[in-house]
Amino acid sequence: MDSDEQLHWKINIKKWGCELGFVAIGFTSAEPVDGLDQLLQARIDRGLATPFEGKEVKQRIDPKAGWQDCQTITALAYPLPYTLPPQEGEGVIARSAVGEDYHRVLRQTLNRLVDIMRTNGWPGNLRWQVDTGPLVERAFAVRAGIGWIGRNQQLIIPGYGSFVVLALLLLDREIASDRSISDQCGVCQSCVEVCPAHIIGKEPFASKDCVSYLTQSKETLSPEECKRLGTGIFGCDSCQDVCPHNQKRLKEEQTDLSPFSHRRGVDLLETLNLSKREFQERFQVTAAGWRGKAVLQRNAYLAMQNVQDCRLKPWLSEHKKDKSIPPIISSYL
Ligand code: B12
Repeated sequence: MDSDEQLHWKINIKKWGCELGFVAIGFTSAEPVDGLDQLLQARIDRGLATPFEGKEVKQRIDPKAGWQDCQTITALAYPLPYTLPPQEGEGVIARSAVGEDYHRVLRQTLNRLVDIMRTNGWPGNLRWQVDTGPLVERAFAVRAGIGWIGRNQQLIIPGYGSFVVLALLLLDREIASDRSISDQCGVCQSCVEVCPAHIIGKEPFASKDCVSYLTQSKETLSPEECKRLGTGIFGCDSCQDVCPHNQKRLKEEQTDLSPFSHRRGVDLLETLNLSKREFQERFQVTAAGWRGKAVLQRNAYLAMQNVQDCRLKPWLSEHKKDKSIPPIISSYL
């Protein structure tokens, strides 16, 4: 494509994407992210990589390793819906895991974007990934200039903040890259101070100590890790809640009176007692469903211990009596 055509597509993809609800869209070449291979390999070698990440370093940093024809990466950020805050004593679900699963929402939205592009004569092929694909999404998003990597590791979009999920749209045509933007965290230490795992601001980032990871891990947690979970049932937003760049959005969320807002709070006993059917209805449609029911029940059990919920003792005696304690919980008795 000549430069006029490239500009035409760049302007229009951004326009269509905005109309579909994306809050930031940028372009970068399909060149590998230089230097990221060493970081990823070191994470693997030192046991810091989570089981949720691919181990093939080349596939993670080089778009052409997965699709030889790839020329351009489009990075797109989609806002998380407004939510209602948890009440005292409730378990907490992170914003990315309430409401309809963002993987599904983005799949539909990206399919619509692709349809619009094709209807308007997009001359090439395209592929996309949301979260579960091999490429390190934040690294391409930052190179595509849609935000900077905050001290809390999040991609922060200027004027919007970090409560977004990311998608990459891969194109087999060249579109000129956007410019990266500079870090705007300055000397702020808010996320460093609030992180329950005390891992922010230290290198390398100890992903497996992050509360978000612990809520999703099926490994047996140490007594200290159990306490660290607090009332977390799935994910953790601590480092984003205090970020100055999220305060405008958080204020809007607080005053949002939409009857369709999803609650982040869950009743702990109800979650501990989840039946298969309740799990399917309440959680499987959200991004908190992918690790299954047992891990949510374990987290609810630990949260009840942490807040000394008086309903736990009778629950224990009843379930001990009829030997119906879920296996994932027995190691914490
Ligand atoms: C595994 C994973 C996790 C793990 C590990 C997280 C981690 N920090 O590595 C766990 C389970 C802990 C996790 C938690 C969360 N995650 Co997560 N996670 C992923 C996943 C699948 C891979 C991440 C990965 O590769 N990590 C390895 C490190 C090296 O990469 P990274 O942190 O993503 O990116 C770093 C590098 O790119 C580096 N970098 C950027 N450019 C360059 C250039 C060079 C040369 C170098 C050396 C480095 C470098 O900067 C980044 C920060 O250090 C991505 C989706 C994807 N496919 O990318 C989502 C993703 C990163 N997660 C996301 C979200 C929303 C979360 C949570 C907020 C969910 C929650 N509320 O609990 C938390 C936040 C925790 C945190 N502070 O990071 C979003 C991020 C949105 C955003 N605004 O940044 C993603 C992109 C999913 C999505 N599609 O939206 N996650």
